[in-house]
Amino acid sequence: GNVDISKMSAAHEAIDKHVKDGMTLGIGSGSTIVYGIQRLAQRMKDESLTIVCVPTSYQARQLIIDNNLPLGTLDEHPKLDCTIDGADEIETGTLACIKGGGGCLTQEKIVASCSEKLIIVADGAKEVSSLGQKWKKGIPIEVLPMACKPVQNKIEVKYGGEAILRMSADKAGPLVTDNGNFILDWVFPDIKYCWSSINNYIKLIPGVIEIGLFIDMADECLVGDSKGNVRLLK
Ligand code: DER
Repeated sequence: GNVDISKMSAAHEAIDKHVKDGMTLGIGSGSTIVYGIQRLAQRMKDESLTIVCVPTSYQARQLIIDNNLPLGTLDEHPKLDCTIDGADEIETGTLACIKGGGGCLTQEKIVASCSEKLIIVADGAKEVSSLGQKWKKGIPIEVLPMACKPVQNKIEVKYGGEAILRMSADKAGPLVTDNGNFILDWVFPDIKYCWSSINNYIKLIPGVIEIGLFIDMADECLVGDSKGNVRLLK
């Protein structure tokens, strides 16, 4: 469908533009990055590239293995050249992102924080002029299960809205992340926020592991459309 063309074109452009021989890469999670992995596998074969791929989830790890790409870890490569990842929403101008729709925000943020560059790939539906315009499922917050309720209360008292425990689609009970934690999706009231202060405040609540707000992290974003054109947001 159209969305596939836009995701594929953005992902292919990111791989063609940013991946050079000898690089260590962070590989994001979600559906858009799948096209990136496929392109990377093709390029590795065609150009006999020497690269290493560090995953951000079990999903990414499986994609790397299934595509016969060299699998690495942060133990071996604590500094990466470039991470390519998707997002749920990207704010034009600031390139602030909401991430974690796929539940992989914690390892994604860690790997991105170890990378020289973070390239976001997305279809046009993700682009907004201010965060929250299109993504209505809330900001994902990974929490230690035993702290879930107090974290929920503290966020709602401080900022309002509703911090909803994410339930699993295919298992009875809450979704459990790759790290063994729960996710709260904070559906926030429609007011103008200072996202960096929100990020900093919530991060300091005991029991919070990570927040799906990537502020001042993306270096550029490639946005595909249904005709296969790719726009650069910087
Ligand atoms: O969970 C995540 O952060 C993913 O990167 C997600 O935000 C993007 O997934 P998509 O490419 O399937 O939209």
